[in-house]
Amino acid sequence: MSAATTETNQASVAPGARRLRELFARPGAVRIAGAHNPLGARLAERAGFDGVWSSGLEVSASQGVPDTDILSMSELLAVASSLAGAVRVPVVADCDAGYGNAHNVMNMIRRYEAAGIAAVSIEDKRFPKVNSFIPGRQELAPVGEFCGKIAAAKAAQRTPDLMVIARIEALIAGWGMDEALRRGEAYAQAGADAVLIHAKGSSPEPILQFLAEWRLPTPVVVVPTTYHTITATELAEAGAKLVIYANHGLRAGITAVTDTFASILRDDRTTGVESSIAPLATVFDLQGMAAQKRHEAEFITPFESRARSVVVPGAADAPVEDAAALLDHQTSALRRSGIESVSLATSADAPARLPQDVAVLAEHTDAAGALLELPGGHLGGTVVVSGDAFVESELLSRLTAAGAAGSDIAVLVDVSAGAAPRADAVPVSLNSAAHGGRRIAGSDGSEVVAVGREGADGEFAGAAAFSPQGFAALRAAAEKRRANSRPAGLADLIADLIEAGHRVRAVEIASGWLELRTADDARRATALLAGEEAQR
Ligand code: SPV
Ligand code: MG
Repeated sequence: MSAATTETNQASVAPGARRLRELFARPGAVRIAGAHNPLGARLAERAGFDGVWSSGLEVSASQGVPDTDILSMSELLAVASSLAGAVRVPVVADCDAGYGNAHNVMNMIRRYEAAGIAAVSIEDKRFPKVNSFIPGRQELAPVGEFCGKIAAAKAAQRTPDLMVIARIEALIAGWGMDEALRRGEAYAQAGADAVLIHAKGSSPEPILQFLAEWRLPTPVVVVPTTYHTITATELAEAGAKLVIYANHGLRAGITAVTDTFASILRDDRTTGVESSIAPLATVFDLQGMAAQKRHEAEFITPFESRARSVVVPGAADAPVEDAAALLDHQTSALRRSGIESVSLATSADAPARLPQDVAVLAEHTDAAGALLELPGGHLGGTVVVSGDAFVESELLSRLTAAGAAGSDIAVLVDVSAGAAPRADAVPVSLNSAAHGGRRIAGSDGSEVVAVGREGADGEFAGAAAFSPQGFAALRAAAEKRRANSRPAGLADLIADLIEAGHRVRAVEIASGWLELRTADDARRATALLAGEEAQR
């Protein structure tokens, strides 16, 4: 996945678990690299390694403790599990001496298997073990005891995928080649899926001798840490299957960090190291930021950012002198309220020059027909503005806020005229009550109970917001109108929705919008929106 963007593994716990056996079945060496955290695992995967070695040495070093069974199984498991969750390639876990006796091994196997680990390696040392490269005491467990651990491991595993690697430390402990071969054969017979022959000299000779004398079909794993001149290809030709580069990421990191820190203090600034350290973009990429951005757009982006808007034909055909300028204003008011996508359902008198980035829908003379042009299934909200209403962006923001607060349908209602709406207004009745010139709603907020009825509480201000569910209901109402060949403006459709039993939230306002019915209205609308422009 060299150039690919980092993804988290959502599809299964660890897709790599099955792949290790497939890799073993192919010709040539399987090469894996050590890591102690998911970042290191991803670097190994990106570099092209076939898998990741959850290294006991690396994990211990990263915690600042010796590699002598100081960390508990749970601590090492937590790291191995995090590696498996971060990459698609298989993770082979270094499980030291199995953290105790065969009982501990059985528990360990179930836990590592559940974490999606492809293989575990246990070594034939006495618990607690000492890292193989530490001079001095290296105590081997009796062969029979260790065979019991291997058999226990195989008995405990629940899937056929998990591989158990038996690690032979006879050469490390100085017990010689015959003992190494004798142990390896015993472990293979006890059920090991592979044996790991470890050595600490600078020459690959002992390993090549072991491979030459190994007679069983059980694959052999090698760790060319000290005998590094031999290539993986040469090791594979000699009979090795899995080659582990156990700690090179850790060691490279120590050198790079040491040099970088020294350089910064020496130069008193970071300029000298900038070209040799990873840019932040690489860090973000390795963290999986690209995937998170995609998820954000899909799952987190608030109603207003995902909302779209549509300007639909109004109830009255307005004699607009500078329709294009007004549409420009209206479009930018929608954008200022946080709505990026604006569609315009053109009517016959739509201006020839349209604002940029406005999607033009087919020509319709009523809102119902125009709304049916908008695709259903949109994930965010839809703000619908009547073509003969000019609304300030602040009011549109209040509408989208009502959508974000969970209202499926919300409309702007001007209550400033009280119980005496203008004669040509669309009257709206609310469930809120007027008290001394103010309106008080119940705990559920103000709701529209009727549109177009006598004895109203306010005027419909020409804009409404719909959740995806609310918009589906709006489309259904528009469909019904079309089926009955009854043209409908936005207010008519809202009346239909209320009649059909939908709850319609009223966003009560007292100013900030204009109806555009005469040339004079159009001039006032231009002034109003120009004023809004000037205020910004
Ligand atoms: C590890 O990486 O922890 C190993 C390999 O066990 S080695 O350190 O080479 O023993
Ligand atoms: Mg180890």
